Amino acid sequence: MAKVVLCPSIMCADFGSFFKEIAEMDAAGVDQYHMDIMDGEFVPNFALSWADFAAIRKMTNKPMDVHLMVKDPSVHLPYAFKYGADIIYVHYESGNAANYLYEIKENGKKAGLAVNPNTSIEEIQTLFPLIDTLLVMRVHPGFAGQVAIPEVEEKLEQLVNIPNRNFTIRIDGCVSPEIIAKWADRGVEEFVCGTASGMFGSKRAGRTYKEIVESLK
Ligand code: S6P
Ligand code: MG
Repeated sequence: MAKVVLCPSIMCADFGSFFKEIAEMDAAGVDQYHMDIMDGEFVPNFALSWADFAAIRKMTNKPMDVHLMVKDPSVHLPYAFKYGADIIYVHYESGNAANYLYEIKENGKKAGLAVNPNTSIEEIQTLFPLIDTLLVMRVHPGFAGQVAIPEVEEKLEQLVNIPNRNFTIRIDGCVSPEIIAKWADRGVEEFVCGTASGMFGSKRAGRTYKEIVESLK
């Protein structure tokens, strides 16, 4: 299998033991941490807070992304810059994505665009020259443990076939070991690992993070 970037979704980790969780995942060889920030409006849920982000930033030297599922990214971007996010994803569906992508780049961070399952490539393609990375949602954003929306496979197929693509593709939502194997071989570079991957939740089945990382790579 091609080399993969594994990004554990920290909203699925044990909130009572972040220090232990991060230390074990760091040692197990995960690549980057995926930090979901929600506002209860863009999606009907809340996940990590900026206080969580700031605390975890001090526990690891690995890159951390921020996935902003918020109505108004302008409220949150200053926190992402202040607390040391390496990669910042704004949703196309929040509006004004081009302005936010420029602002992210101006602040020296990697600019990411996140896209909902029902949003087409035609709608977002003019933004491709502005991005370093595209976060393709396989589920409607807001919750872990959902079932994937089958139509997203077609979108991924189109994306991996873009000639001379100048951004990486990261998949988020119901990313199972089979999905990692399938899309890594077709050119997807990065994978958000939640419950479907077995990194967290019942599919983990008592394995250590080291065992899980070894099985997914
Ligand atoms: C959900 C969020 C995701 C989830 C992840 C959970 O809106 O953006 O990052 O945390 O998808 O993974 P799974 O395998 O439980 O769907
Ligand atoms: Mg996410």
